[in-house]
Amino acid sequence: MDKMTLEPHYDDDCIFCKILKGDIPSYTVYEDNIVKAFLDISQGTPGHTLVIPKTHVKDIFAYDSDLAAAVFSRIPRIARAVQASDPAITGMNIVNNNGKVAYQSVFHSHFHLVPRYTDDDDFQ
Ligand code: DGP
Repeated sequence: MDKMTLEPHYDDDCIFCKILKGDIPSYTVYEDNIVKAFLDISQGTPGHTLVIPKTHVKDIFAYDSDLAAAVFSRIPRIARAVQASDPAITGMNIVNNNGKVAYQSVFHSHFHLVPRYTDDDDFQ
């Protein structure tokens, strides 16, 4: 696999690239030079956050190991920040869909951080 750049690289037709460029508003939870985390427009539970690489990459199959290390290493810190936002968060699902058949609907790789609350079945 060719080495990927960690520098932001945008796809003009991608909705998450438009969020990265500020063309579409989002509620930012965390941001650095590699990733942006923002609230999912569809809150599975309160605090549902998406973590995306700043460089456009379609899905997990397109990552090289440098991008994977850079993105994955940030997820625990962002998960802790989301958890710290509400003492009622007692767990978290981290979900990554790859491919239409796996329910990926936005083809810019992203990780769902879905906070879980004790007895939160009402949110589902
Ligand atoms: P997936 O189905 O795994 O590809 O999840 C895509 C998620 O992206 C879905 O939960 C809704 C979210 N989403 C789609 N468009 C927007 C948007 O414009 N803004 C935000 N914040 N989230 C979006």
